[in-house]
Amino acid sequence: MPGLRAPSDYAQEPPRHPALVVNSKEPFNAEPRRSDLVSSYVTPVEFFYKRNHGPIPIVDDVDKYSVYITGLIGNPKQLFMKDIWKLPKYTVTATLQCAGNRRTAMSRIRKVKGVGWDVAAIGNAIWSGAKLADVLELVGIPKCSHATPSGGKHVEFVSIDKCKEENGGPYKASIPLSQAANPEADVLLAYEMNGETLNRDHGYPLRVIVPGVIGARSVKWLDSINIIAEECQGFFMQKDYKMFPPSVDWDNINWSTRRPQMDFPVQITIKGYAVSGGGRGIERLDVSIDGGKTWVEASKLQKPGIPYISDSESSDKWAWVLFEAEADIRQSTEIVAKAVDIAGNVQPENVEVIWNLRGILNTSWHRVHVRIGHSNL
Ligand SMILES: Nc1nc2c(c(=O)[nH]1)N[C@H]1C(S)=C(S)[C@@H](COP(=O)(O)O)O[C@H]1N2
Ligand SMILES: [Mo]
Repeated sequence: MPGLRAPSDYAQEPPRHPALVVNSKEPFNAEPRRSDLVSSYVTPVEFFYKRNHGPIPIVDDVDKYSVYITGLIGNPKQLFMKDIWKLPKYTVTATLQCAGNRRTAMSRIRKVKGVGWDVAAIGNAIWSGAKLADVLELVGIPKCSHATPSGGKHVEFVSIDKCKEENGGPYKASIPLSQAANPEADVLLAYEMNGETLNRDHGYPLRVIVPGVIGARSVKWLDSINIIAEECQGFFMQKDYKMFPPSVDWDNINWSTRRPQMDFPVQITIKGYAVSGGGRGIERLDVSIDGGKTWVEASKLQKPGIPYISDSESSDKWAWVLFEAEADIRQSTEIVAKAVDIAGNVQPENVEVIWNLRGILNTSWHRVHVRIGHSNL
């Protein structure tokens, strides 16, 4: 496509924040430090995890950039940015999470394949753009359609980045048409992130945002949209991630680092995030400071003045909640956090029961070992 091109090497990568923890340099895969992640409800763009499978595409002239919509529809259409900007602009606060988030905890049980993410391959951003349901209407697909007359049931998003896993072909993924054409699913073709033009790392000039769904379906640098009968047959849809050997940084974390003299109980603040997919809100957060024997409810921190009501349209139903609890800790222990969503789903206690060889969807209780050190003096 004119206006958007994919380099075959890494000579023209965008600048990135030096505080990111880099899990893989080429392609660039990085996450923020834990403390940076939970310090704000809306994740700043520079601290938002970056998940790539090839060099970052380049836009030469945004006026020439277009998205081609084709497949099992009556009239294929080429849409330019000016056409997308003309559509009603929607703003959705949504948490994006890589399915491989917390993979390192799984690889401690048994080796898994993939980028060695710690717990921060997740972020919460304010995305703005056109609703996919409105875009599909432009090519004759009515709202809330489940199929097109010629048998289209899935919407495939194709990028232009050169991915090793696709033998140098582009990244692609699909979602069901019933979701794509449903305005309430809030699927966006986004051109802004946190009120600014999308940057190159996050999909400039246009990306898909599928709220409540693993990040892998939110295709960046959108090149074409195909209405197809079966779901996308691309690598990332059918075999998920099978990338670089995991540069597992879990092993580098030195939990035994001694703290300075600690004769007093330490007052610590436990902070974290909780999110559930499919638009289900978080009902409750439980925190334990004795490895899961006893629990206290943590308080939820939202955007100031905005209550969390998961089933109201104007709410942040696609977004995470941040939580905080204070605790007195007198001895070395294990801090555990678990969340309950509005459907009553609870996180599983152990990673063992959900271990899988691709190391994805680690939803187990998050455990942090705290070691209280005493000096020998
Ligand atoms: N074109 C393209 N889109 C992509 C990817 C990619 O490598 N290429 N990675 C996917 C994956 S696995 C995730 S988790 C999200 C990450 O989005 P982010 O880098 O904006 O955080 O983008 C998805 N969209
Ligand atoms: Mo991902």
